[in-house]
Amino acid sequence: MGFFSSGFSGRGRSDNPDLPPGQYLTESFPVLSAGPTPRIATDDWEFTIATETGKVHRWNWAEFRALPAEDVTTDIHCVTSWSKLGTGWRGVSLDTLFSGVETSAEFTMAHSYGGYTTNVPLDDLLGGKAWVAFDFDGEALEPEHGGPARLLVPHLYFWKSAKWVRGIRMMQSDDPGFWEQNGYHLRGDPWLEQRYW
Ligand SMILES: Nc1nc2c(c(=O)[nH]1)N[C@H]1C(S)=C(S)[C@@H](COP(=O)(O)O)O[C@H]1N2
Ligand SMILES: [Mo]
Repeated sequence: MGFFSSGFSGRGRSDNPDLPPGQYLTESFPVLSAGPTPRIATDDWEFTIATETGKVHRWNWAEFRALPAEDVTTDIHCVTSWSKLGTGWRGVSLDTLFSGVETSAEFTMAHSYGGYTTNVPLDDLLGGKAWVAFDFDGEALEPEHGGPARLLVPHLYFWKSAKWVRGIRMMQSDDPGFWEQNGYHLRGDPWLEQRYW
């Protein structure tokens, strides 16, 4: 027992196995927005998936909220080095949203109300890895954090989780979004420290 307790108490935060390299833990929930917070009434909200053929799949708020939703508990990692462990969300899986979508394109651009964009490979959105989230911590997602709904792609740095998301457009090539054009990595895996390029 002495072995385990001394080993445990000797662990610094950087040895936390849930913390990717170069990250520190925070208990707060910082707000990071590149511009003002857009206010979108759910009556005016819609979400679209546009394929490379020009077909557009469309959900209004009622249609979106009628889709099966999941509770998700996950860690989030911002490229500015904060990580928050065990955050609780509710959202619709991208697998659900893409179930009726026919595409042979491998890349996507997420678009937000307010103009933010971020590119995400389709593989990173499918397979139970990404959601359009509308609740945080059991409450409706606050506007500052992306409400009414935001993309949640927690296995990539948090800039990929587009707040106020309004659609996804399929792309044949991996074109950079807003932060990616400004030097952020095209993919952004925190475990590989893909911060900048
Ligand atoms: N639309 C939009 N989405 C965005 C951003 C933004 O500026 N606009 N910032 C990104 C960045 S850099 C981070 S770290 C997270 C921050 O989310 P939070 O403000 O809920 O912590 O949102 C990401 N999604
Ligand atoms: Mo960020």
